[in-house]
Amino acid sequence: MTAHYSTLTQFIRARERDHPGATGDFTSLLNAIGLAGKRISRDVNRAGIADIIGVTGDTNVQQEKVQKLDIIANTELIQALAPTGLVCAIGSEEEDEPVEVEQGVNGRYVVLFDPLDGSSNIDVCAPIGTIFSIYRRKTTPGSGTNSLEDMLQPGRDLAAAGYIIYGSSTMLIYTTGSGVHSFTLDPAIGEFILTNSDLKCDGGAKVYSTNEGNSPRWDDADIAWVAEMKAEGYSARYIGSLVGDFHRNLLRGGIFTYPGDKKSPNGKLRLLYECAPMAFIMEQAGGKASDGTQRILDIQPTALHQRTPLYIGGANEVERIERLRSMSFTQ
Ligand code: AHM
Ligand code: MG
Repeated sequence: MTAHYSTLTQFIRARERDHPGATGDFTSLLNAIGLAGKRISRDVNRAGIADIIGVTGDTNVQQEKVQKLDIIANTELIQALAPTGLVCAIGSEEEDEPVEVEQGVNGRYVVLFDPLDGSSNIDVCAPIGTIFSIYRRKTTPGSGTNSLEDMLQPGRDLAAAGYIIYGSSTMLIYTTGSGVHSFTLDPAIGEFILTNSDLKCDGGAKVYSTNEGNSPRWDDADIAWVAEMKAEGYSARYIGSLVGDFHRNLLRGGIFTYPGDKKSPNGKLRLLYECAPMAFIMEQAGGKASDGTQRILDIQPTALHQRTPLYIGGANEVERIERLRSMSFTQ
């Protein structure tokens, strides 16, 4: 029997054929992201040899040290997307302001990304990743570029979201709202090959992933939640790389949290660049994502770099923290 395989392009094209009137623009857009992902994967893999590990000496809008590879990944994505003419707005975690996209005045899509999440792990060879979101334009094509009306959309309006993980292999995971699909990069032929066409977060592993070092500043509800997890025999697994921690939990089961605390009431992670796209994927895989009170996908963003607490993973675990937070703990 001949084994069937599908490249990313073949897979997206086949699905686009199921939508009468599809223009192929969406396929081109995902292909552009896939191409940038291959180039970033190459850069990440040869970083030590090419002397691109380390910090540039600059800080980004979040006042964090910028890694050289953050800049390289940011540039790869912009160079892949901006000239397509398909994108009317681009936002990046590494850019204070929206990226200039003159060619996209008639573009019908908005793309937001965290070019290299978890980049503090670059020089220790831990998994890191690119997170991306695609929204449909709300303003009239031709009316300009980078309108905040187009960029500040709630996650429930996502047209697609995904991530590319650079780990022991490079994988691209995405959803358009009908299942989560994963592809593994075959470096010999430079193609992403379909490895799972309907991922579900039902691995059943009893795992929690959180930076417990922050617990002296946590609310009582978060402290109580972790105590319950331990009492029930949960294991702790925390890389400190959202894409890496999320990917493991997606495949095996578990929950990732980055709560707000007394120093940072909204936590660390960014709604538009990290939380909403991961929430869309997790819900599509059968899990949940919450800020502790409400669904991440229902939060209406008010600023590009806005942060939010995040609880994401198996539905039971997320519901448990929501229940604890709604009780009379000190908030
Ligand atoms: P980054 O976007 O600057 O890489 O920061 C986000 C990362 C996430 O990948 C990870 O979940 C988190 O920061 C870890 O933070 P901490 O070191 O505070 O545990
Ligand atoms: Mg990040």
